[in-house]
Amino acid sequence: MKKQWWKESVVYQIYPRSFMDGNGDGIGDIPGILSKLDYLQNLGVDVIWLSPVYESPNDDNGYDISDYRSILGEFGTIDDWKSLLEGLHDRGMKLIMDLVVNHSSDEHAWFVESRKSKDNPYRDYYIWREGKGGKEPNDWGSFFSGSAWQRDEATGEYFLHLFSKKQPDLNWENEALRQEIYDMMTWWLDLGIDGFRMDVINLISKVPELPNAGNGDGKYVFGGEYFMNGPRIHEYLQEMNRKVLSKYDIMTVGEAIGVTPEEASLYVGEDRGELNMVFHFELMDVDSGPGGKWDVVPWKLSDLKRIIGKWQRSLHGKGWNSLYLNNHDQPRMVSRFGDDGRYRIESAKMLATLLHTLQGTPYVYQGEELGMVNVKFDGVSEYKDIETLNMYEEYAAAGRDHSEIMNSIYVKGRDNARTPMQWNGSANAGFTTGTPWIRVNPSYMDINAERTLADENSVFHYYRKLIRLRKENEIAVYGDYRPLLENDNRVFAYVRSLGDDRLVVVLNFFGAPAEVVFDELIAYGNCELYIGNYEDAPRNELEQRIELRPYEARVYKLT
Ligand code: ISL
Ligand code: CA
Repeated sequence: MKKQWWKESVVYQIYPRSFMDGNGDGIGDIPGILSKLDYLQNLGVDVIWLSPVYESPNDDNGYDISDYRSILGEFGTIDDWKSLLEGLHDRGMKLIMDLVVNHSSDEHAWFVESRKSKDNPYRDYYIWREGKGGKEPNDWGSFFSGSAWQRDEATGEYFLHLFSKKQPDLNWENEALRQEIYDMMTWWLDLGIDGFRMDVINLISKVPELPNAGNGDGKYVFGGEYFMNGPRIHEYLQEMNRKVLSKYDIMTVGEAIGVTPEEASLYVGEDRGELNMVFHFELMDVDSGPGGKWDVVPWKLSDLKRIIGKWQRSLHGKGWNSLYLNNHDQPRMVSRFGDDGRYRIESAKMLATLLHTLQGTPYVYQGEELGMVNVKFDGVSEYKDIETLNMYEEYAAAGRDHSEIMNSIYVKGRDNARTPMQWNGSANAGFTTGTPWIRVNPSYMDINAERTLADENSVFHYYRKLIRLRKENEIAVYGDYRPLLENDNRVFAYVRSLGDDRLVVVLNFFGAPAEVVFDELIAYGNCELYIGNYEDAPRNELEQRIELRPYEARVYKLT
């Protein structure tokens, strides 16, 4: 397998609005990030992925961009941004920027022109259609509730928006539009950035006929089959790679909703000239019922094991996995897959062990290294996320029970991940001296960076150790993956191997003790504990029979 710096890196995602406020207006900003560069360096991460900091009316917190080449005033200036890039580079870290080009803001100059008239030169930069019988051009629903179409007064036609009404989809069929995007990407790369995270990049090619997705009963339905991995997607990405990406030593990761491992290998296959990695959603869907993400069902360890194992094996030797358990769109991993009460620390470390001992590049989301947890605000009015608010309105209008809707929000809402970073136990968790744009999670007295830094057994120090070990042990990066104990419903176990070396990973996923018997363990000359989340785990013996304590994680290195 070809060695690459981005395979050996750990990426840390910053959601700038919620990371650190430098000027007391309650909104995280770039000067705030600058004040935390030593913190990031201390953690040991290699690459920072910065969620959007571009000019935006913030309908979707910056994922609706009105100017791709300027920095939003409330985040700082382009000079602040340049200091950030320099500060990271000086400390040996890299910076990747979020590229949001499936859609722009409706306040982008292109859209302002486009909506003016049918013959405007920018008309074709977006996806316009006539209505059908006084209704939308088709029955597609938006990811953020309601129709994916909005009628525009000026011409009476509708434009497509897979996300909010203020996020019109760009028309990638238009060659001039594609060239504008490539020029913009080149502009950022020439400023010295180290790559891109590409927002919903597998949605940019739509089936041109835009067919109906439902059965004609008037309901809006998910039209994914007509825009996920669409007909020209690989052509576009290969063109982008040829014209832009291939000219730089950078990393790329594409967010890819609904991709299977087979499809993923088309995006990330090393001989394909497209992307380095994709974020798939299979794991994020394990607790969604037939009604979608808000239809919460319990996840099963057997599904986690099956999905992870499938991705590990399918991409092995062909492409590269991205490894994540949460981000700014997902609930906190400890609350979702661990225990955010009694075993918060143990389970945060256990999940971190999984993330850092699989083949692929780990992505850590801000606050994860503190073991931050989900939040429960009393009323819907405390929530800020457009997806959550639109869903609430739609479900409430349909007569659904308030407390049931709130429960879905508590379990799945995106604001779980967007409460301010918890720096210390002072007012507003040390995030701001003003009033934060979204309420701080009340857990901050207990869970905060100052406390976790001072405690050598904390989640933070465990992440440091995992990151360092991964750097010192090629096997953790490049070793191949073989499952163990496949039918065990409580324990996730696997072996990584590289040459004659082995890493044996054993993870108890629940709050009760579990005993495991490794009948196939081979006698090795040397066995040492590579890492574990309980102090007194045996360091030099791998017994055939192991008693795991609640959420215990052990990794043994056999040489
Ligand atoms: O998980 C989701 C499906 O309901 C959504 O939260 C999310 O919109 C989807 O994962 C796509 O995410 C990306 O594009 C969106 C933006 O709101 C997200 O923040 C971004 O990560 C539109 O740009
Ligand atoms: Ca600020």
